[in-house]
Amino acid sequence: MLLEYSVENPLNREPPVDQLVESFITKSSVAYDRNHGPIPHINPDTHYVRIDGAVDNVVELSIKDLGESFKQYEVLSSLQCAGNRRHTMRTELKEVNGIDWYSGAIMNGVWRGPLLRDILLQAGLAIEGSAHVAFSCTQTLVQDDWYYGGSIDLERVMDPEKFVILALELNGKPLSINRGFPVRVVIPGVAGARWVKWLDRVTVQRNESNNFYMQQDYKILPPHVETKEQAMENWHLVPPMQLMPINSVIAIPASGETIIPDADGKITVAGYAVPQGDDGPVIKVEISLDRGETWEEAEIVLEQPTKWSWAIWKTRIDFCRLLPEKGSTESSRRIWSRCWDKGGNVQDGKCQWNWRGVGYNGYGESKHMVIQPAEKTNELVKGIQSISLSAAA
Ligand SMILES: Nc1nc2c(c(=O)[nH]1)N[C@H]1C(S)=C(S)[C@@H](COP(=O)(O)O)O[C@H]1N2
Ligand SMILES: [Mo]
Repeated sequence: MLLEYSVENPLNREPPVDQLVESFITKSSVAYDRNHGPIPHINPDTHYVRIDGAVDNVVELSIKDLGESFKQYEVLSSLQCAGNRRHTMRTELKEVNGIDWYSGAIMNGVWRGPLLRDILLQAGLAIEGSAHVAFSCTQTLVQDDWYYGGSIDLERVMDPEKFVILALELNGKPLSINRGFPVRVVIPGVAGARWVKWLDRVTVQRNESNNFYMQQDYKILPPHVETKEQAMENWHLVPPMQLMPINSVIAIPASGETIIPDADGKITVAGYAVPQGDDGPVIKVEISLDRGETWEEAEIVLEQPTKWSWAIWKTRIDFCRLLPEKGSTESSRRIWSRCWDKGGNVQDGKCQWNWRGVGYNGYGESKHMVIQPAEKTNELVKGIQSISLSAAA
């Protein structure tokens, strides 16, 4: 089998976030790539997903079986790496360990395939009480284990309203190789780490998956855990990350960007927002220009977000509201964003540091922008700047 990249140098990349928020549905070719090992090129005609563990009948399903023997479902859901926004945690709070993701380790798309529930019902469940469903890709070695795996509660899988599917398609096309062709797990609301790509095994079992990425990574360690040695002693004390937190990000303007206001003196502020876990959709997004003293509502634009999809939001503000505050040493004001979801969760700006830098959801923030007025606004800015300079002096 052809493998692209390697265990030592897997493909990890994210698109610029301003490009991401241009479309409600993310193109597969634009979406971020997160891999812990090489990318396998799988022949769909000879690939099987084995369903085993606590089932009455162990079955091996071909891609054809998955696509033709079960009812197909579609779900609109974002996919997000648990480490999205790690850069902000390490720069705003304290150094962390992991890939330096900005805000682009997220995408939004329509996934299609059979419900895993229907497959397990057909195999026959042979377990009662609390149980887990483990997913594996044993096609290649990965950085810290001999296969990539993770698990979620059986209860989520068996709830038809949660849409846990074995996806064959994304946005009306077969999955691309990078997204997990020919089949990957889709678990709306849950961290990307559990959405196993190039899936070849589903196991119903009493315990969580013991894969490295379930047990010694993708966990929110308590803040007193500050070293690798301490992490090793604490991994088993905290649960694996599952549901993603409520979050919003400012994509435009970017921190440090030189902004040219439009002829009407306004600038665009835009970004994305995601609900917490299953609690979507996002119902409100606000921005603040005074570090949270006051907030004003932004408009949720493009398509109506669903329960698990992101929302793209936008607002227009007068450029002069971004000029430095009187007497401030800052080059310009900061913009913050926060959001609410239907489940009543609010992004409250309080996010604790953790050693791996996962689950960061402090306020969205852009700072240190430079205003470069177009001809028309030039005179106006000069006037305002001289006023604020004399006020500061
Ligand atoms: N087989 C396999 N599945 C995997 C991974 C992996 O390394 N190998 N990475 C996981 C992680 S951590 C994330 S965030 C998502 C990334 O999916 P993407 O590359 O399609 O964006 O896939 C998950 N599934
Ligand atoms: Mo991830």
